[in-house]
Order: sequence, then C-alpha cells, then structure tokens
Amino acid sequence: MALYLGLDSSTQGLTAIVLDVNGDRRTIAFQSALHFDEALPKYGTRHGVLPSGDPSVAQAPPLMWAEALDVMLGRVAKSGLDLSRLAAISGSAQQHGSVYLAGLEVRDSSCEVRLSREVAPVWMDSSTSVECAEIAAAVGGDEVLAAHTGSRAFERFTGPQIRQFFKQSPNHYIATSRIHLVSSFLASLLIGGDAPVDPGDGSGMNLMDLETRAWWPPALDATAPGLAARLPAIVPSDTVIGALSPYWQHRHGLPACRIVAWSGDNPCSLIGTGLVREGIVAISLGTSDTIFGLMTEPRVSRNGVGHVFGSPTGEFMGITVFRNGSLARERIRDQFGMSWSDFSRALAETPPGNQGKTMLPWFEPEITPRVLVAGVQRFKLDVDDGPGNVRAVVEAQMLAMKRYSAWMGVDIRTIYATGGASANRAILQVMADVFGADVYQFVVGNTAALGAALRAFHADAKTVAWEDVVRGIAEPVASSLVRPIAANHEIYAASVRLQADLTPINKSTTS
Ligand code: XUL
Repeated sequence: MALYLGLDSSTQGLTAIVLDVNGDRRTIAFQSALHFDEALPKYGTRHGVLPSGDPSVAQAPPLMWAEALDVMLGRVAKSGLDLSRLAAISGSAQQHGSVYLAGLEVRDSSCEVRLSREVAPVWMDSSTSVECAEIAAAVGGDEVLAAHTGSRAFERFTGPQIRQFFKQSPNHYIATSRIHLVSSFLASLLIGGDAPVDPGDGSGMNLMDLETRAWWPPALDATAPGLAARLPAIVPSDTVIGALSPYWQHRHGLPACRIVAWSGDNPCSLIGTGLVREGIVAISLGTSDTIFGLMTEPRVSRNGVGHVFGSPTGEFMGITVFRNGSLARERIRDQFGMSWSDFSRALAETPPGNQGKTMLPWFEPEITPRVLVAGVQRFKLDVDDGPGNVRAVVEAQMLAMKRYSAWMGVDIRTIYATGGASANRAILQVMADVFGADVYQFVVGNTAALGAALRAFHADAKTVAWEDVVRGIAEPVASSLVRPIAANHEIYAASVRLQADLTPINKSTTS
C-alpha cells in the first residue's frame, strides 16, 4: 500500500494527483489544482504568460512556478492522507520552456534560486525564426536536424531559444551555470540539487540525439558556445534522481520519499491515457491541442510538421502540436457571450460541414501549420454568426488535426480524448465524425498529472510491466463512447480537401 504524487506544471496552472496503489487496485486519493493568474496574481500573468507588446514573444516567471509548487505541497500536506505512505513523487511540465540559473542553494531551512534571466521563454514563443534557420544551416539542414533530434528546428524548442538568449545577452549567458527545462527546474527544487532531464522532455530541445539519448554535439555547437557544460545530464525516465530534500520535509512535514525524473506534459499524458502500445492515438484538448501516440520506431515526420519525442516507456512517441487550442475556442465563446453549454448548443444546432462556412482560426501565431503572423480568416462565414463561428472553429481544429497527423502512419480507428474540452461531447462528436473513429473519454481529466503519478509508481516498483501500471486507472470509460456518423464523415472528407486548398493561400504561412 503506497501513495504516489504526480504534479503537472502546465501553461496555466499546477495540478496535483495522489495515486493510491493497493495490490491491483489504483485509486485517486487526492486531487487539487491552482490557476497561476488567480492564485499568484503578484506575478501579473495572463493565462500563465507575461503580457508582451510583441505577439511573437511568450515568457513566464520561473519563480511563480516555484511558488506554486510550495503552495501545492502545502495542500498535499494538509490533505488528511497518511503521508508516511508517500513512496515517490514525479512530475510533468509544459515542454520546451527554459530556466536560466546562476545558482540554486537548498539548505535545511532555506531555498535560494538565483536566476541569470528573470523570465523563461515558453512553448508559445515564436520569436526565434532567425535562430532556427541558423541552427538548421549549421548542422546540414532541417532534414539532418530532424533525423537526429526528432524535429526540424521549431521556434519554441529550447535550442533556438538558448541561441537567441546567447546572441541578445551574451553576458547573462556567460553568467548562466545551468539551463533547465521547466520539468528539471522543478525537480531540482524537490531534490535540492541539480536534476537531470529525461529523454521525453529532452527531445523537445533540438539538442538531443534520439537514438543515443545523449546531447548531439553538432546541435550543441550550432546553438551556443560552452553549452554542454550548462545542460543537465539526460537519464532514463524511470530514474530515481534523489530524495525529497530536508527543506520540503521540514517545511511541510513530508517524508523523505523518492523523487523520480520529471518529464514533459505530453510524454506524461501518453502514460496517463494508457498508451503503452502502438496503434491508438490520444487527442489532448488543452491550452495547446495535441495528437499523439506511442511509436516503437522513430519514424520522423518527412514533411516537417510533427515531432518524435522519447516515450517514458523507453520507446518513442509521435506528436503534432497546435497552438490555437483552448484559447481559440474561448475567444469565440467570449466574443458571443456564450457559456460552454451555449457553445455545445450552437454545435448541436448547426449542420456538419457548416454549409461550407469555414475558418482558419489563427488567433495567435500557429505552430501547425507554421504561421508566424496571427490572423483569423473566415470563408463564407459572417463574423457576427455566433453558431456558425462556433462550428467553424471546432471543425477547423479537428480537420487540421486529421490532416497534419497523417505523417504518423497510424490508421486511426480509436481516439482517447483528454484535456479540459474533452468533457464536451458535442466537440467529441465533431472529432469522431472528422476522423471516422470511435472516441472515448477518461475519468481523470488531467492525464499529465496522472501520468506523472503512474511514472512515480513504475519507477518505485521497478518490476511492474507498463500494462499493469496503467490497468484499471489510465483507461477510457467504456460507456463514454462517441461513435462516428458515416454521413458526416463523408462530408468531412470533402472538407479536409477544402481546408488543404485554403491553407497555402494564407500569405503569412511559411510552410
Ligand atoms: C509540445 C508543446 C505543448 C506544450 C504545452 O510540443 O509545445 O504541447 O507542451 O504544455
């Protein structure tokens, strides 16, 4: 009988899940979530990101993430659970963001974080196109970079972000002793030392060789001088990297439990949706919308749209990421003063295919396809047509997911839907119809936090097979099945072609 804590530091907030493992039984013993903007207003973030005059810049304060961790550990300590049973903690964090440290000192009664850069660029940043081109050129082109690291150069990836920092603030770069990912930064705080990164999150940097799971020297050289000495070690995802430091034990009365390497939110969600075998994909409808699945071989995206990351199982995962996810749905909902029920009603009242009314929903610069300058485009769609705009945004998102996930080579018959908007069955019906696939929901909405807790369990128990780790908890709800409607699927087959025709005419699209 043991407890495992999974933490998920996402774009907009921090979630904790405590998993109770008793023989074959896995139950959720405690769950809590905090929203950065509301819980820690002094940092001045909006949706977890600092306001910026430049739409291509997206940064967040690392100390906010650290303070949120403190608040959340306090909540866990007061949960009423018998925490002497807490065996291990692991975590998940938004991918790609980087934290620049001049020093970190965690003593028994104090924790001092010295930053060489006050802000951390996050995954929504798209300001590094120049650096992407420079890195790609230096290693022999985007195809070479993708073959080694799993992705062509992407603006939000950590390597281009590090290069930009080195170029813009060389002195601060020199003063940086360690560059962490959000995941390894928070893990460092927990162990009171220098935490490694895992291959799941390491593959979101354009710096790690997928095959050897070590830093790839040509990419390091192309990024910034002296980078190897500034990067954490890379260790397998199931590594116990230390014990909870005495600082946190004293501060919150927690035990000296094991700390397991943290990973990115998408690799953690892979586990939290039970995708430990190839063939099924999950769609996460969160701040970013993502479509992903496990891969036994690293089949890198030929057309440069998606990524191959390391999977916490030791294999690989394919993923395509869309930036205009929940915030785009919210923009339409808010524009028409709707509640989420009104939003669902609007979907129910409008016909599949939207009578040809369609949208390219690039409220913010888009990752897939690559759109550097934001701009929403409407076709046959009146800007004041509330229900029409609701259907248009959801259909556009699902059609883009179908089109840009083809590279993964999976015949998609079943989709596991997760993330906040997966609670909305009207949205899932559009998903089922566009893909012609069965769609299932999950009991635990935050599959990244659940995945982190399951990873803590797996690393602590060592001998338990992944299928047994996820059985009975990271499983879809059978009765939640949303079936595709054949006639609608046919309508959408034509819409996929229409959207493909529309996309290249957007002048700001560079892909
Ligand atoms: C993944 C990505 C996003 C973030 C969101 O490549 O950019 O999904 O991980 O937290």
